[in-house]
Amino acid sequence: MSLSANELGLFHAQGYLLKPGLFSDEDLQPLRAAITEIIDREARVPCSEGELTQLYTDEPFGKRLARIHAESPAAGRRIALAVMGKGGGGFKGPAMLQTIRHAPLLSCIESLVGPDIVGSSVYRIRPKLPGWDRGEVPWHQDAGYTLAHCDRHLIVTCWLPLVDATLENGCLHVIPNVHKEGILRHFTGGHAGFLEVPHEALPSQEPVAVPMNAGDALLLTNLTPHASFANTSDVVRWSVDLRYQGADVPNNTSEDPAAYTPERDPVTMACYPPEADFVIRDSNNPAGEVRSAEHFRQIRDRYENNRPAMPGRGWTPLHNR
Ligand SMILES: O=C(O)CCC(=O)C(=O)O
Repeated sequence: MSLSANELGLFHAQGYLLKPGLFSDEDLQPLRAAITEIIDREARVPCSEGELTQLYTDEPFGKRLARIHAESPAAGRRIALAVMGKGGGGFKGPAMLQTIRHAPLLSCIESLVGPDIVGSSVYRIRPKLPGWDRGEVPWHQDAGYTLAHCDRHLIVTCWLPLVDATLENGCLHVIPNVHKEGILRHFTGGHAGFLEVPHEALPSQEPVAVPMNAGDALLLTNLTPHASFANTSDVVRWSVDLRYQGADVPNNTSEDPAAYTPERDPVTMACYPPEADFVIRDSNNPAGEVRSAEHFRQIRDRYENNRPAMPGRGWTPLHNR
C-alpha cells in the first residue's frame, strides 16, 4: 500500500494526495466503537437530569450525536468536547493508537518521511456537528500552528473521515500547488477562535473541494492551505486528523515537559510543544517504539498533566488588520 512514484509525484506537486480506501470499514470500527462508548456514557448525564429525553441508541454512528444535538444543542456540544478530550487532543484510547499505527497508512507515510517515523503531537478527533460554528475551520496551513523553525520540515497530515465527507456535511477544501511558496500570514482570533488566513491574503489559485468516502485518506503537507465549511446535513461529519514527521524533525519524544521553560529559545523546541510526540518507528531502537496502549496513554498523560506553553510566533489578531 505504499505510495507509487506517480502518487509521490502528485503529493509533491499538488501538496496533497487522496488515497481511496486506505482503511476498510472494519479498520474504522474500533475508533467508531470507542467514540460511541463516550457518547453513551456522557449522554446518560443530561438524560438523567431531564435535559435529554433519550439516548438515541438505535441511531447509526453518523446520526446519533446529531440527534442528541438537535434535541439539546448544549448537551450535544458537551458530548462532542468530551470525545475530543482535554485540549482537543485528549482522546488517547487504544483505538487511537491502533488507527495511528495502521500498517497501510504507515507504509504511505514512510514513502514521504522515511523509515524512522515520529507521531506528531497534534492529532484531533473532529465531530463536526450540524450547524456548530466551531466545526467550521477557516483557511490555514497546519504550519501556522507550529513553531517557525519547523516550516522548512515536512509534517504530513492524514485527514481521515469516519463517515462519508460531502459538500453538504463539510468536507475538506484545499488550495493546490502553492505549498512550495512558504508560510502565509495567519491571524489569531479567526472564525470560532481558530487561526485564519483571510480571503484577501490567500493565494489566487482556485480551491478544490475534496469529498471523500469513509476510509479514504487525504495526505497533506503542513504548508497546504485548507479549510472546511458549514455542515448543513443531519449527520455529524466525524473525522480524525493525524500527523507524522521524520525522526530528524524537531520533537519532544525524549524530553520531559518540565524542560519547556518560558525562558527557553523556541528554536530548540519541538514543533508543537504543548502535547507529546511519540515514536512510531525507530530502526536503531525498535524497543522505544510506542506500540502498547498503556505506553501511549502514559506518554500523552505526561504532557497533558503538565502542558508546556506554546510560544507565540508573531501572528496578530484578525480584528487589528
Ligand atoms: O476537519 C476539519 O474540518 C478541519 C481539519 C483541519 O483543519 C486540519 O486537520 O488541520
